[in-house]
Amino acid sequence: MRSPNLASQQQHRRHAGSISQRPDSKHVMFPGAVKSAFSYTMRFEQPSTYPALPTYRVVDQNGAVVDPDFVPDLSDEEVIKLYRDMLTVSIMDLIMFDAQRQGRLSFYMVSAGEEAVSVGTASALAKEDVVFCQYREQGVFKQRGFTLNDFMNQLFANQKDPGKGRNMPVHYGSRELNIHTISSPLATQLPQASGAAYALKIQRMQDPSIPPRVVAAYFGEGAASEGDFHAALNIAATRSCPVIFICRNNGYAISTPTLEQYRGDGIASRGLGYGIETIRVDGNDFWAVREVTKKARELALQDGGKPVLIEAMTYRVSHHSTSDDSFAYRARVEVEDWKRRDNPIARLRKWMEAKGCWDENKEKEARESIRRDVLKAFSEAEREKKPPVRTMFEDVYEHLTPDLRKQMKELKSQIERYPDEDTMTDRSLIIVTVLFVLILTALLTYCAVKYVRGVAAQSAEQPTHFGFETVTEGEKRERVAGVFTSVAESYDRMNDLMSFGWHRVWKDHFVASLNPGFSPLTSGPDPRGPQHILDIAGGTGDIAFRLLHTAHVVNGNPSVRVTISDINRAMLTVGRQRSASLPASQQAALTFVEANAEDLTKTRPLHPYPSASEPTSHDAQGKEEQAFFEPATATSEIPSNSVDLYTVAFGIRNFSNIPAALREAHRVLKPGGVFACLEFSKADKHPLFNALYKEWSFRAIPLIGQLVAADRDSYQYLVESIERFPSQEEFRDMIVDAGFVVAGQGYEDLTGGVAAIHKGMKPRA
Ligand SMILES: Cc1ncc(C[n+]2csc(CCOP(=O)(O)OP(=O)(O)O)c2C)c(N)n1
Ligand SMILES: [Mg+2]
Repeated sequence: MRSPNLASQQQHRRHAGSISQRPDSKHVMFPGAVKSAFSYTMRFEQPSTYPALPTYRVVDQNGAVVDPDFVPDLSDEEVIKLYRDMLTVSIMDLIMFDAQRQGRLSFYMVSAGEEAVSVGTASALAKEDVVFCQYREQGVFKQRGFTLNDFMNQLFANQKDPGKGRNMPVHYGSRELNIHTISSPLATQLPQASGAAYALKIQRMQDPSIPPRVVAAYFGEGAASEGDFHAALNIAATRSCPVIFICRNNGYAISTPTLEQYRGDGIASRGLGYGIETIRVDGNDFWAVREVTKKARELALQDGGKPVLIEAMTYRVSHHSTSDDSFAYRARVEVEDWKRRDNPIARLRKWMEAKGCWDENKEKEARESIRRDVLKAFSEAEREKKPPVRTMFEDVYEHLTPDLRKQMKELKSQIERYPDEDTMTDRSLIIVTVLFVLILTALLTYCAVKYVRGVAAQSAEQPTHFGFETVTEGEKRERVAGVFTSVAESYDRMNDLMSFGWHRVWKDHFVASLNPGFSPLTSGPDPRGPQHILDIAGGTGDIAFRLLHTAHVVNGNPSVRVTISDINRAMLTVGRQRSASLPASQQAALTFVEANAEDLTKTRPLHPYPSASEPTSHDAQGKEEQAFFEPATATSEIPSNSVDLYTVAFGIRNFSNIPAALREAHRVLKPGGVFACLEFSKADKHPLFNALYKEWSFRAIPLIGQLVAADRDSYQYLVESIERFPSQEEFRDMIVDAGFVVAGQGYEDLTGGVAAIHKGMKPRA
């Protein structure tokens, strides 16, 4: 039934709309424009002649208050709670981004740089208000009470996820917290928000005892290009709906910068076009976004309800998502500049420190406890069971449709064949493994048959390549560098070919056996002291990233740093590029140096990113990028007795003078420090396996190198260098000769000796 209140309002509007053009009027009285004066000069309005709408600020980049009327309305405890919300989101983001890279969840989206927009605005809303998000507003969820377990259960799609695992990660929702579930198609939430606000308004008209509520609708500036945005604003304006539209203008819509997204004055100017009260605010200023949202809520509830638009200016520091590499379309320096100069978390922290309610110790403590909490929720959610398979058919329709019924029947018959849902995956795994082994056997048999048919007869006269050539040390160094430049880009592919994919397992085992970040031999009670690891010939970062992850994440020891050294600059550049996908804390713990492992007194650093204290102008941007790719001229030394752990994986066989490199390793290691080497070795303990393995290496790999990388020679060299590398026992003796002590036989064979791990310790004085 229509309420009398609503009916009289609608009637009033109809009368107000009946206007007519009066004779001699100075103003337009056409029904479509009632406040316009007649003009007698023809002039098109030019947007460029209008000044850009201002951006409201309360606190500047140094944390100093710049709005003289600002009076903080929160107690110290309340501000600290909100600051911790921002920190929590940023720490969770780093961990989850990293976890996606390890394949532990399928997808993630980071909100780095935008924490103030989400937490600040949410803090000014009421619990009863209704919220629609886009996808980068984890701060809104956190502020309203979404727990770390809630986040993790959704991300891991486990049985505790209220969506029962049917949504992509980051598509959170919470009925209890009045937050509608996020949906992927951009801007669909906006007309829904206007509709919901209209419903709230009508609800209150019908029952004024209901407390006033608003709707908050979040979206990106890219989403504002969708038709839905315009429909939503117009309907909200004409129906006077109490909705606050909150635009996060972060400069990008995936790879599309705002310059290509619109030509007008941002998103704010559009609000005015729709007759909506609008403000533009510094989105990296927590206090400013909170203040404007407080006021916007007040306005939205005035005069029976009306929409308000907030455009929060910020910067997307992160890649768009885990599926994006933003350095393909924007300069690293641009990102580094924003990170360092205008970080919303650092800005609020400076304000809190100036007020005296925060300090370095509290910061450290907060970060550590949040990290622990995130990891705890992470591992609980990861271990949790998945929802029952049948739930995938439920909840969409009240009664199953014939199609769904058919699909369910098919699935049921599968489950009957594999009664236990869990073993079904196990069985699939077994089938895949068996197939893999069969293919492998067929391939090896083919090689063996060719071998028997006489290919072997020719092998004595086979021309040797420089892997077997006798060349000078200098020549070898140059040629090796050439080989690796050729394979730098296809490095993983090359390793996969050489080892049948096993190199990944070996590397994981190698790093696990070293357990970086945890040293029971430290003098203090905590075995997680600082460690300096030197990863030699580690240009692509393969080992270093694993070492850092184990140290920082698994062992919770952030004071471990890794220097990656390589003779080949191209390799280092590949590694440096790859490291961009690591969490910022891990990137900060990495140093890249160009060096010859036989003489670590002269290393040339790959130009580091500018440090936080080093101001950089945009003019300097080009120079910095250039410096990054060009060799630094200054050299520095890795001092004696300075390294805790020296690693070299699949590199030592290429050294021109292995004994000299071992002596150099001994020099740089601290007494008690460990030398650890992973290298292809001799699989000669099982003759048949050895024959097949050699056939594979010498015949198949160079051929595949030719096909995959159009470079037979480089791959030929790689297999020959393996062949020339000393046996496990000989290499162990070389390690001992360099001054190390070894335990037991001094090495561990992997996969029948195809590879081996050698370790030695520099004796304590
Ligand atoms: C209707 C629609 N078109 C395209 C996409 C693909 N898409 C996902 S996110 C995105 C960029 C959105 O940018 P913006 O709204 O500025 O938000 P931001 O990612 O910057 O936070 C695009 C184009 C989509 N999800 N839905
Ligand atoms: Mg955007």
